[in-house]
Amino acid sequence: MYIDTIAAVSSPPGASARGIVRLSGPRAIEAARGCFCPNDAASWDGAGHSRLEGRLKLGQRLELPASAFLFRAPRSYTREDVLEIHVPGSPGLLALVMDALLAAGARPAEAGEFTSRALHNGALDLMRAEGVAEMIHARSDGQLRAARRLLDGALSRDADAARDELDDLRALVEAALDFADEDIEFISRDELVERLRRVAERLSTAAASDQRVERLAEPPRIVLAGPPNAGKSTLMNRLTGVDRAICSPLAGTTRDVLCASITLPHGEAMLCDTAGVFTGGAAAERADGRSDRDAAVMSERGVTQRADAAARRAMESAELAVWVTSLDDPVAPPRDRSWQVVANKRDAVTDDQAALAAERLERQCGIAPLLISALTGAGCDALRERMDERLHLSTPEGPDVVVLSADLRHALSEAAACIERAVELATGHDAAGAGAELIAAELHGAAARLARLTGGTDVEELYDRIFSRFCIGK
Ligand SMILES: Nc1nc2c(ncn2[C@@H]2O[C@H](COP(=O)(O)OP(=O)(O)OP(=O)(O)O)[C@@H](O)[C@H]2O)c(=O)[nH]1
Ligand SMILES: [Mg+2]
Repeated sequence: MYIDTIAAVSSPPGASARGIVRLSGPRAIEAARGCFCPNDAASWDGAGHSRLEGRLKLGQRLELPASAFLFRAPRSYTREDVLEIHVPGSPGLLALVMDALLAAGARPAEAGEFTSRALHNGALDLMRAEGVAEMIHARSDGQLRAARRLLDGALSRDADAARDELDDLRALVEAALDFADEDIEFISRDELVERLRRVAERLSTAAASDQRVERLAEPPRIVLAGPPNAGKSTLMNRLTGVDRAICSPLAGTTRDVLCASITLPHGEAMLCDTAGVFTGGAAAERADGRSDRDAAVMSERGVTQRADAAARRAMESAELAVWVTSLDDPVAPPRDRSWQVVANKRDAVTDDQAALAAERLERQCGIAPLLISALTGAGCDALRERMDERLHLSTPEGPDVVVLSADLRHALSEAAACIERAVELATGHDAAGAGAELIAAELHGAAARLARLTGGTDVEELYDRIFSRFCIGK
């Protein structure tokens, strides 16, 4: 149990309808009493969970209605007395509440300290704590669901079950060692190998399902590429909702790769606008058409080449490549990768022209282009949905998918390696024969690694690494 009381703003940064200041520790109530007066003074004495209505008094002049939620130890997130004060979410007001609580004896919480207390006080195991960290960082529905499952302890249960089985098997192997002179078979070699294989399988399924969401740890990248003047930058501005990319009727306006995050129906993605020089278009011609003796031309060509190289690099690392071309001058994408083809400037052409150009593009690249107008926004919602779909943002759907951090994944793969060695040893020997001690040692090693996942011994260092990824107030 901790002797100090911690406090932090636990609602997201910035202004919002509701702000929450959270306190945990033996003096949580005492600290809150300095600024929060419940309408009924006796409500401080309630056991379990209670909601307190009252007034917040900050200094001489500021007084406003507020509510507080009291979670009495041990029935709280941290198993300590926890108090949440809910006020309108103004950053200035929240800062004043924090000042009052610190003056009354609380100290500012560090990142992840509430969860760290929950863990140390036995309310959570390490995997569930990890789930809280992942939830804070989750950027898509799929990630959020996976983090929730981690929080619910899906993998904790698997790891616990595997550890139990390993402990049982070790006991049997050790018993065989202890009674090596007697003619008793505690476990046959075949059974040992069979049961170990089942444990290994279970762990590798857990690790493999994790890989499906690993790529989502960073928001996926979408790159906009296409001939100059097709309207890539205009589309970038349309999809991000901010006029940040310069657009102009001059071909070759964009030089740098410009990236910004966008919100798709099921999550976030990074959208990148690139220079339109991919097909050796007008910008390159403009530079090439002039005399090499001109230093300005040399540097223009150098810039064009670098813009082209940067665009290609962006395309290579992108999860989704969108080919933007204009319906009034349609150009098919190169065949080196798969593209989402978008035919822009729908507003600038007649229905017949649009149909003709779309047909031609479909013939050239095998799939129908999506017709849009970056200028008016027509078709842009459909494009957002298509991007979301092609990035599989709404998956993973499976019930057994979890997100693991590198630390936990490492512990899991070490455990799997120990089991594999044990299987190898057991395949070559009788359980009680030579090598049994080595098998027992490997089983012990595997169980110890799994214990790191569910919070056994020797986890302090792991804790520190995990909690450094939290934010204050969680
Ligand atoms: N009518 C019409 N004009 C558009 C549309 N989208 C872009 N434009 C115009 O097309 C011209 C080029 O647009 P940009 O967005 O700069 O094109 P870009 O593909 O980024 O061009 P580069 O950066 O040079 O490769 C600008 O004059 C835009 O206003 C559209 O949907 N309809
Ligand atoms: Mg541009």
